[in-house]
Amino acid sequence: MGPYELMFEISAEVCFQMGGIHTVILSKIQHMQRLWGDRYALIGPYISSFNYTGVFEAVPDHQIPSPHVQQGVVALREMGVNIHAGIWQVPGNPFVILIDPVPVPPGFDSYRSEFLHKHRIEAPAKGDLINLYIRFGYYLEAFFRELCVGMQRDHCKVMAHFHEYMTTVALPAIRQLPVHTVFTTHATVLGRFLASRDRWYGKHTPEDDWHDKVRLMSRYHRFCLMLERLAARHCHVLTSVSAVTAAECSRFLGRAPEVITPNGLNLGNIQGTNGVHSREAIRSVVSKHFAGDPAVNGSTYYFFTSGRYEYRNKGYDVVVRALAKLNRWFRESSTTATVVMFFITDPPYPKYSHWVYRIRQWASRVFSFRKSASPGLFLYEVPDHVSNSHLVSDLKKYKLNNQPSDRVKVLYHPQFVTAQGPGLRMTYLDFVKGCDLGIFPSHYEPWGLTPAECISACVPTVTTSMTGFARYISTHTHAVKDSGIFILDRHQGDPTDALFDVMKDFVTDRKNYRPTLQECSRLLDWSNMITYYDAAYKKAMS
Ligand code: 1S3
Repeated sequence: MGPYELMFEISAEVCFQMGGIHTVILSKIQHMQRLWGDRYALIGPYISSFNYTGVFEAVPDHQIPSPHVQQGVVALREMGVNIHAGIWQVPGNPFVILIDPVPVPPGFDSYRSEFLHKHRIEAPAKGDLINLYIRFGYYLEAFFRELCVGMQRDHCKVMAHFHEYMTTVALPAIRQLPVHTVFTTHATVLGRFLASRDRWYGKHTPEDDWHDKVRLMSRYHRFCLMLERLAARHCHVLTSVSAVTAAECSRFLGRAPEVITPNGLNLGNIQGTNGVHSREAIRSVVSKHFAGDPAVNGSTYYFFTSGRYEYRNKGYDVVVRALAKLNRWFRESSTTATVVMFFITDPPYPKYSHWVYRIRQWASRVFSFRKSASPGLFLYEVPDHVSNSHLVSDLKKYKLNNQPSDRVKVLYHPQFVTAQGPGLRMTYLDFVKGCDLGIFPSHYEPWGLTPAECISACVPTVTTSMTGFARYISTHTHAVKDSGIFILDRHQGDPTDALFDVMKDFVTDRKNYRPTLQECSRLLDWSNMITYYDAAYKKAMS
């Protein structure tokens, strides 16, 4: 790698899960280490309310792997910054720096106003999240400045790879240092916004009049959009996860990505064990919950959907309507099958998102659980914003409320599935392996890790023509037909009936899709996908 001493991957989801980017970063670590060796490190925000025990192990400054990084960390600590250096306790054990963006540094107000003025960005004075992003940028810039003192002296260069706009405030300033920058978008702010308002988004080209639509966005989202455009303009190399977002980048960010970097998975981790134990664990939870209901038995099918709580973008509305049809069909047909459907998604607190909303959500879980209105839908007590969510009201509207006569039962798990619980106490991948079908009829999905994870776990899955993942897999292999990957054509409109047909056929004719899914999954392994990121890094170096 010549004079490149260090590679930093920077994201709000380092050591902390908010969504899919965490999975991307985590699963790619060992492949990054193959490219960069021990010159690879990660940087993210330190979230003081989060319990890092078992996640992050601090190392003393004198054990920091590089003298230049050590200089940066020590200098920031001497400035009074709450900075943590240590090892992320995950496969690969990478070196990590976490910086607390909450304390307000001296001179922050002038940094903030200079940043906004220089880049002609508007921001409301009282935006908690906006100020967190800017403060993180302030500290990150200070860290890179200190780091580069030694790097310049020793004629070394650095690579900084940013994921998403939340951590990119300092990108334009860092680019002025001997640092080469890559910026990856996993979605675009405007794409997400327009898709949530337009049911035909994706069928037609992104709107020509998007400038008008920006006025409808909140001031916070307008700020995010400006930050995203700024990062796209200043980075050496822009990448995006699929052709879907590449088109949005050209349109909304004013720059086409130089490289498309599709997401990979770690097949070794996923295919290492089979699903027998997981299925047994799910069965035990389900039979306890539905105790005495004869419809729920050993041959019950377990279906699930999961992802960020974007009700229409992720297609949860379609899942509910198709399940209601299936429930009616079961009543009229002679089939004896039963389906238990899991919804794994976490509705946000009104007006809060990202870091602040997660902090509040954690606090709410610990301190203020209330009895839910529909206990039959939940494995554990949930806060009010869950029992009052759009999903719960739709389940009630479509009479999916676990009556004894229903042969479609529903369980809503409003939280990531983890071994620590609550609810399903197992890892998410073990949960996936124990299920029969993963259902993701997304309307807006730049990539779509959830169906990819199913395939890698050899679990059949439903996705749509809108997802970057479906487009990738259909163009890179002919093995998709009859493989257990059901791609609904959402370009033709509402896919509720098509999804109902898939579910109905699935429960009437149980097929073994394992061999075909295994074949398709090879394409998704990081050992193949990392080549795209490698190409982006080489481009940034040149
Ligand atoms: C984004 O997360 P999301 O669920 O908000 O990034 C994921 C990882 O690249 C991607 O799979 C997903 O489509 C995007 O939407």
